[in-house]
Amino acid sequence: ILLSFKCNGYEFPEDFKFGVATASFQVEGAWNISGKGESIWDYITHNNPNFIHDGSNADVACDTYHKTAGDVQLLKEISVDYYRFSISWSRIFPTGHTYSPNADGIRYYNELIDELLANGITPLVTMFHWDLPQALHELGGWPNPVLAELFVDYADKLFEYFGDKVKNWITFNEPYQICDFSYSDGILAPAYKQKGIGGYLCSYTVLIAHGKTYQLYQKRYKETQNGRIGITIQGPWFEPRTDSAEDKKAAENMLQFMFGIFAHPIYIGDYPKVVREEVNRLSTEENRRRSRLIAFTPQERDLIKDSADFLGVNHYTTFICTPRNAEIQEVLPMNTDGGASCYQDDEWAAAASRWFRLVPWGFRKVLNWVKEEYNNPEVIITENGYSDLTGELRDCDRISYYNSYLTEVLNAIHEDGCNIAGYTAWSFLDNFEWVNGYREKFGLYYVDFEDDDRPRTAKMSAYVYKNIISLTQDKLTLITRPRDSNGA
Ligand code: GBH
Repeated sequence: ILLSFKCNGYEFPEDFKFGVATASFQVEGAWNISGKGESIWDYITHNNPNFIHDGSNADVACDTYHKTAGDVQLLKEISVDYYRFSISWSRIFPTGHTYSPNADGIRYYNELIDELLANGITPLVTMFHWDLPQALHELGGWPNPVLAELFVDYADKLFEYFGDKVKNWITFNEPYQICDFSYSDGILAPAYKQKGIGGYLCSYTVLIAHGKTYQLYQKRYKETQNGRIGITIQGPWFEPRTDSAEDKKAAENMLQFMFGIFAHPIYIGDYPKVVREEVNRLSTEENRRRSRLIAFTPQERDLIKDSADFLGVNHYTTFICTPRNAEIQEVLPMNTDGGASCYQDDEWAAAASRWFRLVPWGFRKVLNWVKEEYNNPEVIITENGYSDLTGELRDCDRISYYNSYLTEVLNAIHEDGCNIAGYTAWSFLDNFEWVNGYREKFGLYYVDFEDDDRPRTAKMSAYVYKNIISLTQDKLTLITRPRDSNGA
């Protein structure tokens, strides 16, 4: 079973980096300890527990806040190059404003970063993974463009505090989820349902914040700190239902409305044409005085263009698209301005999450789409992983997920020439899976949430992953020679 990874004759390039990923709110706990401020996820889990399917919260979660040294030993045990984690804005700045830092928050992240570096693990740090300080939410949250300024203040402080040691930054995790899911569809905190409005207001702010952060780094820090800045976008694959022009257009529009809306301004210089044209046209049709999409000024386009040293891509699953059709039961709410309806094939094997079916070939397709669309940018796959309900240690389904999906990454690299530099598995630990609470488990390590100590136990997938990494690093410890599937 240690050899279940089958690489089709291909290997990962020698300098390919592997890691595991988490996000502050999902793992840290210590929600109000030593001066930490409340985030929108603290607020919603405490004040609207029905929003979470199992009524749980992340007050303790995996308690990584108290387990730095032990957790880093686990990371070391599986030989990762990277640990991708996020910083909780309200742990460092309780109200979100940067004039009054919380010393304990700075201490905590310094200790984590130092411990990683001491163990030869490179921090890959996300500045924002959804846990907005509640006080900034009360000022309107991301639909308020002022948030861009406040985010840049925050990023500036992160560079100042940690930039001598952190060389790989991700500004935002999944702007589509931050924006549309939170302000248009209401399935993530703060759970607003301003369909067609909230998401675009937020997208505008987030892109400005990203661009300004990148420019600030170039101007003030690049020379001395010499790090790299990227952004992570969720990239499901959207497959046309048939070969017809209509179905192809529907699928392409979904890609543009969910992925292109963020990547196009960064790599090409504005929202994708179809996004601008369709939202503007629909807005006129709806008798609005202005478009629901907030246009960029030429200066803003310049600010955002070329503002990523690498592109983070999160990928889990694939959808099938066709022109908008009321009879199609959608698995997740999606942007409707692109005129598509998307669903999944019942025949595809399912993971535990309701939106999640296994379609390994979709991974290769979306990686190729990114390559074609943006001139083969450097990509780091910042999330990919599998959910189950059991948390079983003999997690064969998770192992075969990684097997089949990593095989497609190898195909994308070797057959298609995609520029993929790294991969961080989601997730290091079973954790608080947002609205699904602790029900859906993505971890390579099982966490016992009934036990106050939150003990961790390696699942079989952790060992398999270690072997995949070891094979690439050429410092194989457990096995000496890859075998074929017949055991030869
Ligand atoms: C990523 O988002 C996140 O970055 C990560 O934090 C998360 O744990 C991981 O994926 C797994 O979900 O209404 O039940 O369908 C991926 C996007 C986030 C998909 C929230 C759908 C909505 C919950 N996902 N989710 S539900």
